[in-house]
Amino acid sequence: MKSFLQQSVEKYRKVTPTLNTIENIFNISSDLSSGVYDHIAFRTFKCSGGISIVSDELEKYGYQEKESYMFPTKKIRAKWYLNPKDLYLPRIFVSQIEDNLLSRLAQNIIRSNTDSSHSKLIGFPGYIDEDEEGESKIKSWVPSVLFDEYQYLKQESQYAAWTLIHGTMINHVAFSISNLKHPEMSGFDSLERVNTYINNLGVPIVDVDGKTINVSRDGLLKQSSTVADRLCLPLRTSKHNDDPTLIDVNVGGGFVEFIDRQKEGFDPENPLNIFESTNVNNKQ
Ligand code: OOG
Ligand code: NI
Repeated sequence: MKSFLQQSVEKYRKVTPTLNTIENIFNISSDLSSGVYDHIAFRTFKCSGGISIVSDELEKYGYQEKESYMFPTKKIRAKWYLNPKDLYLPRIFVSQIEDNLLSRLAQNIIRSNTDSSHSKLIGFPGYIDEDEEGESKIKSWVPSVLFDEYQYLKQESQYAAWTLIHGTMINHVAFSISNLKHPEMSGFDSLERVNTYINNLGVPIVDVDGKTINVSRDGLLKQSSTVADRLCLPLRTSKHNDDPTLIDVNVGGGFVEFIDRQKEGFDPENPLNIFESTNVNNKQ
């Protein structure tokens, strides 16, 4: 039987075509204990169970909680986990949005669209096909969230809007640059080189005001992320089942992170731009 983590990665893969591109570029195996996975990050809603939905599963596999963080400007709390039984397994970073701190309207939108299925590890319930232009199109699934509700929530918290569409799910995996293999050379000595290399192969990196690398204050953590894949998703305009009008919207899928790690743990300042990677307004 496939493990919980592998199943979760397969769900994330469906909304992240960039993962396959990166795996091909660096010849990365999908074996999670190969040492190349630095961490895997999940997003959740506090009101539907939050971090514990994921941590309950992780603990069954021997993962242990290490530290917790608060990101006050984003109203997000996070914890990370390590598996002392197998240190080649990725760290797991699990966050939750403190939805009770959002506006009343945002809370109503979240609560009215998160039924009991949202508190399970649903991943993305649709499946994806490519249309003629090569754009990913989600077929056979229309979420309950209305077009107007999604638009509203996105401008208040794009983390919340992402989680409402995807459910409790992996939002990115992070590869450790020290274990990436260059096809011609022995490896990469810096995150800059990794970014230039994949950018030249056509993979866009998130760029905030000209900055593509987030460096922690002590300089020991450097992180970059690819622009999230975009998915075209039909959303309803009315809760009434007799009104079939749908509007196609672009929603963010998953992304891939690269990390140069010289210390354990995460940084409460560093990932603020990473949280924005799923913003569909990012340049592609
Ligand atoms: C998580 C961002 C934080 C890191 O490596 O610091 C993170 C998210 O975007 O959900 O992954
Ligand atoms: Ni990360």
